[in-house]
Amino acid sequence: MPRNPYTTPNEGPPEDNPSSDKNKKHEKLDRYRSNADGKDLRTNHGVRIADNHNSLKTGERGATLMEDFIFREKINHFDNERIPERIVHARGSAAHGYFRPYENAARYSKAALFQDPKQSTPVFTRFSTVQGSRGSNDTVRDVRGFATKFYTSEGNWDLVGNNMPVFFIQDAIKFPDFVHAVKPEPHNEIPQGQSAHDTFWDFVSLMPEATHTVLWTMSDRAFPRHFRYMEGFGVHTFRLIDRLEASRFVKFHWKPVAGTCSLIWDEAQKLWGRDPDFNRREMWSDIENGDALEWELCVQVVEEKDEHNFDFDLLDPTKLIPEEQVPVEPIGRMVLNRNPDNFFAETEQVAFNPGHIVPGIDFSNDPLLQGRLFSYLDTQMLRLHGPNFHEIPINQPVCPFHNNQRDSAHRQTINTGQASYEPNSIDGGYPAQTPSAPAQGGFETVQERVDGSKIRARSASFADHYSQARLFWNSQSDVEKEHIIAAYTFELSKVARPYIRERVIQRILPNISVELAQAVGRGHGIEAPSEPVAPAAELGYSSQVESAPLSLMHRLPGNIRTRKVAILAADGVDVAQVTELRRKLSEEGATGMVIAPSMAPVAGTGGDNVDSDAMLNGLPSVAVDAVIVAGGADSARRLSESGLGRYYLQEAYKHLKVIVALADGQQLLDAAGIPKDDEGVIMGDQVDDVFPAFVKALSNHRVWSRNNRANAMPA
Ligand code: HDD
Repeated sequence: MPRNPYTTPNEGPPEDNPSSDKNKKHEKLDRYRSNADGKDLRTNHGVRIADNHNSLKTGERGATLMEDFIFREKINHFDNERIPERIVHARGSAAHGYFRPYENAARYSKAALFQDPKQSTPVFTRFSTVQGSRGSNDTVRDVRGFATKFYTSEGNWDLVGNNMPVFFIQDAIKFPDFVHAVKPEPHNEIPQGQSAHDTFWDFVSLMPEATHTVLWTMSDRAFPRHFRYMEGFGVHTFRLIDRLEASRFVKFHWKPVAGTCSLIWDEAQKLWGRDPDFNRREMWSDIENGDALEWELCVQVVEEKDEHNFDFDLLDPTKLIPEEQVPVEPIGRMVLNRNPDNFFAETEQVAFNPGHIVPGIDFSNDPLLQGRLFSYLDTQMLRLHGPNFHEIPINQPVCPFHNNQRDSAHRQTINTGQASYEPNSIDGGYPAQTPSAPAQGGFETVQERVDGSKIRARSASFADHYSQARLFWNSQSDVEKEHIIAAYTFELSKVARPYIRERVIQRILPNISVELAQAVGRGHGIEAPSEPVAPAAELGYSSQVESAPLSLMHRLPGNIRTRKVAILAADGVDVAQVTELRRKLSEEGATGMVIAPSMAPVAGTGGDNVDSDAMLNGLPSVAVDAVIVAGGADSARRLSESGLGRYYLQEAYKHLKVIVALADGQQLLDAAGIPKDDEGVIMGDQVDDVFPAFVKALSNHRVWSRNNRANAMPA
């Protein structure tokens, strides 16, 4: 498989260097970036301000004067700072970067961004949660949005996908119903950022087509450990058009170079309070530290003649193409390596639209996609106050663009010339159309023969609602299955109406798995049927019963790069050991942080000190990947006497994290009641004794074999 020759930032092209100005998008953005270093404070109209602390009054204690244009401008601007948040995907964060194709991409699509492995395309990618408002928590159980704007030389291409390959509904006309059901309930605006409530479960239990995607959201994929560990999917079937104008169907995938892994539900919930910005913060600080996020853009390509060779309809967005049936081919790499300068100007004002495509890419007739093609432009009119949002710097293409669209609110472009119509002779006939051509041509829609009656109906080929839910369930590891059972049990426990709980357990879940239905039923005292109950057409048929890539275990990280490791220490710690640990972790690309009872420097045994990076309750175990208790008898005693010290280990144990105890540090294991006969509890006197086992264990992300015992831990 052709791969990009660049492997590390230092070897790479200028785009690998976030401060490089060789990126066309940054060249354009630079014109708008404004730095106030050493500058005067002025009004928006350029007048220097002498006093920014006092409004203009009639005497020192008098009323404020209407005349104070400085005060009025400042307050007036402030009063109007907010714009409507996105109706869905309101909470998000984004980063700049670039995309570079591998050699094989050009054979599928004539799009300029796929032609030259040496040519990179600037990108801006926004990750989001769907349900919560702009200020909601990062680690809620939800689908994550994964939207990328490619600023190609032929215009912007937006790949507006999710971290799950399927969607809840088959037809866009149901989107408002779905969103009304999942959003906080209308009478009291509860709950925030969650699907665990009556209206959601009422809707999805009446809409069997939602079952497959709901099952994904009940899996650990619904709370990724970090955006870098998420897969991304274009969801719909799109088309790629090659230089000979041949069209092929395609599903887009983002495969994370770092692997896939997630949080654990209890950990995710605790993070709501401990660090509501967890995912956002980690992406931000990793990029600041030079740890770029990377994905491979992959495609599953289906020749047109093979469109009907599947057990499902390619146009049905509740279905994925199992990787065993059509290989997932990497065609390029995306690197996110630069944080935005201003959240509002860039992340909030970026406007994605699946309708933004370029020559070489086209739509399919997926009825969900077709509806989206209307919705996104429409929503920007409200959110960004009119049709000129394409002029906002983050939304501008890097190529020039001219047309005869004119005026409306906040128009920036000063169009010269008299003719704002086409054809014209007054302005020489410009701007002129570009005939379509194999490359750099005008956009031409793929010619598809369509012959049918106008009809409001659902195709019979969309009737199967359960076969791929079964495929997903069968493909999960035992631990993942337990987590899914626990998720349904928890979510339904928040549903007040018993008949909705019964409907889920008795009418929906048995069609996925009787084992799942009965296990969730036991948690609710509701008897589940012993066989599927849906009509045969809905139960569907899949020639494939399992697909390994559907499990998160399939692409575990396999290394410890970018992992955050807590080194627990108190006065009396073995400082030399702490230093060695940090060095070795850093060699593996991980970060060791000294976590201590306070922020005061930690006194070492030999009179030397080590700085504390965070306090025990400031960077709790839920915010790190593994815990190492450093040696030193006094340090271990102090930590053992501290409730926070013991809790740190108990919580880490409960969340299946690797725990290392060095020399006297093992006292803390006893004090916290941590079982020592556990493959993820590693003990030794010296760093060298434990390090290889530690790296191996953390490379698997968690100590999966501990799952059952961990439930007994009270933390
Ligand atoms: Fe959507 C935002 C992804 C179906 C209507 N959607 C939005 C975003 C993502 C998705 C990632 C946030 C973009 C950003 O970061 O600004 N949406 C999806 C996926 C879907 C999907 C993967 C199904 C496969 N969406 C969908 C339908 C409709 C919408 C069927 C309407 C008919 N989506 C919207 C929207 C949003 C949006 C209301 C809100 C803010 C925005 O567009 O710009 O128009």
